[in-house]
Amino acid sequence: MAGGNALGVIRSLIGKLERDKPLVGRALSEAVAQIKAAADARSVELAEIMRRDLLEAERLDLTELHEAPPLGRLHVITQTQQRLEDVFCAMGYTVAEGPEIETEWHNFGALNFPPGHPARDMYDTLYVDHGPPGSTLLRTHTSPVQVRVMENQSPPLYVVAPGRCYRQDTADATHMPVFHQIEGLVVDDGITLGDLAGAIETFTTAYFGPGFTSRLRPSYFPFTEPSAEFDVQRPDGTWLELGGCGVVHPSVLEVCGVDPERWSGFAFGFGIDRLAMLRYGIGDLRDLWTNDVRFLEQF
Ligand code: FA5
Repeated sequence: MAGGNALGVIRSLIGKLERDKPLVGRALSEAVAQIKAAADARSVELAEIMRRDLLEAERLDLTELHEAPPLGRLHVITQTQQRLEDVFCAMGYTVAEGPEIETEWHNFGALNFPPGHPARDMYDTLYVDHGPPGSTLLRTHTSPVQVRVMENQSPPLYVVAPGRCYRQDTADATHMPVFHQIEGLVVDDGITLGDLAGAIETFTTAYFGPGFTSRLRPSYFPFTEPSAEFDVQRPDGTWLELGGCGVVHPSVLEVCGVDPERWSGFAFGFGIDRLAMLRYGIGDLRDLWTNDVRFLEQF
């Protein structure tokens, strides 16, 4: 029986009472008023409980955060590059930069690669559609920064130039079409091959630590004469090829406005990605670029 109906039934029964009709009627009205007041009071209480529960459920207490949120980090190649800059700065070098989109002149011509020279074939060059065909390219090495430094500054020069390089190489465990090199250039009074060997040995011990040593092996680059490859020996006796180097060719000094009768210099260049592989025991260069956080956060 619904509440409204029940009240109606009681009222009609009261109507039929022989006696005490007003008394019973008043008592009923009072009972109804008391029930209604109790229900209203309980409604207010319930609304307050609901509001408290909701506030509790939505509470956001920032002081309860016990663990610091995970922070990002510099990519292992950036860390390696910064560490190399630190080591060379401690050896008295300054850091120079050059553009990644280069002129054919700075990348090849000024570095003693005449047009059609077979040594150009060693670099699978990516040309840019800008200016006359073949005049603009993505630099294949950091050596054009040597040219830009000599064009703009006077000796004595002690500079390193790290940065991105591009070659049409197929990606494999030790090659990427985009990779990083660091170039070194020294031009001063009476610089010889002996100074180059000394600088490479100083760098090897400073970067890799005691127990590591270096060696030069004869090689060929059109912009250095004599030219060499340099290798680093690990404490376990094994050798790793790092890059190329040599005494700056007099005709390179000359086209860059440096008098080869007065000054001489040496230059070197090596792969930062390969160096990071060696230092951190990375087996495949491609892992550096798949951006798998589980791999990258190890460094
Ligand atoms: C050069 O690029 C010369 N400019 C080096 C140089 C500088 C010689 C100054 C003399 C004086 P090379 O082509 O060998 O040389 O490259 C040097 C290093 O760059 C290699 O030993 C390697 O470590 C790195 N390298 C070259 N190609 C790639 C690639 N596709 N992926 C990753 N690293 C590479």
